[in-house]
Amino acid sequence: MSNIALPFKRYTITSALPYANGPLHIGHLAGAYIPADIYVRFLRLNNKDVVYVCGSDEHGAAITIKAKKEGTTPQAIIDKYHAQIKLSFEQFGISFDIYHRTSEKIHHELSQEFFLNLYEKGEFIEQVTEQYYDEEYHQFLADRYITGTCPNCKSEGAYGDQCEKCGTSLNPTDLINPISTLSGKPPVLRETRHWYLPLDKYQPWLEEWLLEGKKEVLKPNVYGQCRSWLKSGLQPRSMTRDLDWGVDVPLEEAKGKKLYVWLDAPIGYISATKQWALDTGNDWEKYWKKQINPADDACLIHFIGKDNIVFHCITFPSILHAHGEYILPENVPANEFLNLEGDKLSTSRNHAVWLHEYLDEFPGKQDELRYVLTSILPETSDSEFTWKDFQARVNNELVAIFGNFINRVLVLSHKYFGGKVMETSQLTDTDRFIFSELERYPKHIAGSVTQFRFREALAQFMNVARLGNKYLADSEPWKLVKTDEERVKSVLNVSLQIAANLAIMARPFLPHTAQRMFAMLNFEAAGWQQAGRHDLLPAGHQLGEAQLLFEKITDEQVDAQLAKLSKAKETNARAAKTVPEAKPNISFEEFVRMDIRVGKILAAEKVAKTKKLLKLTIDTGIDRRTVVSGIAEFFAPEEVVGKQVAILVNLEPREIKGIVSQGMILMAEDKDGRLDFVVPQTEVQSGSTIR
Ligand code: B3M
Ligand code: ZN
Repeated sequence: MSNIALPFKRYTITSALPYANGPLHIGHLAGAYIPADIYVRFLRLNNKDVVYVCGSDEHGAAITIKAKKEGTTPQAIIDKYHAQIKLSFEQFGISFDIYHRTSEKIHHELSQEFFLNLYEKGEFIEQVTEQYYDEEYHQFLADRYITGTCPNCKSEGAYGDQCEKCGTSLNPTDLINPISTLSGKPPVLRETRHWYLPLDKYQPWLEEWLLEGKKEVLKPNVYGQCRSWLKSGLQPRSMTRDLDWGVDVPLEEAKGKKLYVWLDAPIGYISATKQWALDTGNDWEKYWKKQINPADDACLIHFIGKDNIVFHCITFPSILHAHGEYILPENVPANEFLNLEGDKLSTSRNHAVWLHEYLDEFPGKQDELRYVLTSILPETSDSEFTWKDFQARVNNELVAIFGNFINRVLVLSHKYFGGKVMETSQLTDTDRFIFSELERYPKHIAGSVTQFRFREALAQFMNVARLGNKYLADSEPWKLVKTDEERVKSVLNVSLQIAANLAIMARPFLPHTAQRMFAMLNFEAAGWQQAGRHDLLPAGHQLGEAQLLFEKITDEQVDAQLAKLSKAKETNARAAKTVPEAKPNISFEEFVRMDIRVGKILAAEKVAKTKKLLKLTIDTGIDRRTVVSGIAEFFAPEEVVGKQVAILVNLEPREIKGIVSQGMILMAEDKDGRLDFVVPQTEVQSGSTIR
């Protein structure tokens, strides 16, 4: 299948360098990492020469602000989060050739080399200008140190270098009503010298290279952003900062100044490749430098989120172009944003599904998350992750269709034919239709992947699983075997060819599952060129053991995750000294289904090996029952005996730490998280109804 649209000799693939100031969450994965990993795995399966680089972005205000907030040093912050991010990527299975970091010497040196190359060509505009200064903190304010109203879209909360709402790149002096994020006060203006990249001078070239040259290449959401910035006219952008953290500006007269993080960070892709080449004995220049024969130039593709478009389509290409020896990005397939349970993902509000927590709470379920996120990638517009949808897609698609088909084929092959692939005889029209479909799908999936339409590609993959599941169900081999064993041999042979194709085609999307399938089929992991064939498993081939590929996600698992998110909301509300916002409305009918009574605590004891739990014996007026309640941090057992309580008596019993808890004590939780009982003002009979 050599007609797949992969015309370049070599590919250099990058994913945005995550700031080493916090953990990864599902929004990062859906933006810049899962799409790139699918693409890279697909290239490798087609024997392409590809290098996939990434690393931690360890400079910039995001790091120093976090360090100030945590009362520690920027170095401590980057060491902590670089290690955590690197481990999370490895455990999740993002297949970088190197995950580097921009605090490394090799990166500082290359960034300074780039700066001097442009400086010595006279590219920079050197200017003493008035910049905002915080007199309380004795610091110039740039990037995230200053915030205000965006002059472009008028939204609040724009930073000194960019408005995250409309993506526009800014100078601090562009902001309306600027405020220092250090002191919270309006800043003053003070003179300082900086070196500006003349983006206005590069505008004609960018219009030709980008708007003309990439009109049919860039995704509409990316092209549209670039066109609007070029239409409003580019301004010179300062490439140096008055900061004490970052890459030193390599000029005598710039002592104490650092390179702007968005000058050095994209150069991090190149320094990571240099390091990879040193580690592996490769030649990094083949992947980044213009070759003598342009046909040998590598294809450079940047996978990012939409807030990084301006830096990957305007600033970094201008720097590469001004330098002159480097290739330019072929494409920048930026994704939009992923939202979570109806709200924006937010590190600061802890409204996120953190990757390291997911890996901990759902061990061995990397591919379930890959599958669901790939199914909802924000490829052309923002999209939404909900835990209910996660559960539905895993249970109704991965378990019920894909996993069910593979398990049945293997179990029946072992049950009827000792796990051997049998000879086919008298193929039917349906069998031949299946084989023609198998030939068709790899091309379609390849077409979607090479056009960065990964949701569509995965949906087509799942169509092959549906095809197999339906073929097997319609053939009913478990009935047929009583009357026509020969036919069952053919049905299982055809089904096993489908399974072998699914194993190959799963490799870009669900790599852990593909590996397990190759073991179960006892089938050498084959490349994409093998996909589409219907003789992958010859008659007589001995299969491996059948295992379940996926397990259902339970309601308890979903509830636990939703409880975590609402706990974070409550904590935020407390931290902001406000009360959490009201939950969505319920109907009167839903309310009256709850049966809440007055009860009395007859006995109480701590639950062993827990800090928060008391085991209570309650007289509900209806009966005596055990309830486990999370109040041990606020009340000693002897304190609560004899107290009246409000108890929800018709809550489904739940087992908590081995104790069956029959109901829930209603407690008031204030903004500091303190709990207290909700009881009538006077002693009332146990069993009295609360309504
Ligand atoms: N560190 C990530 C962000 O803006 C930023 C990407 C750098 S890619 C060179 O969220
Ligand atoms: Zn804006």
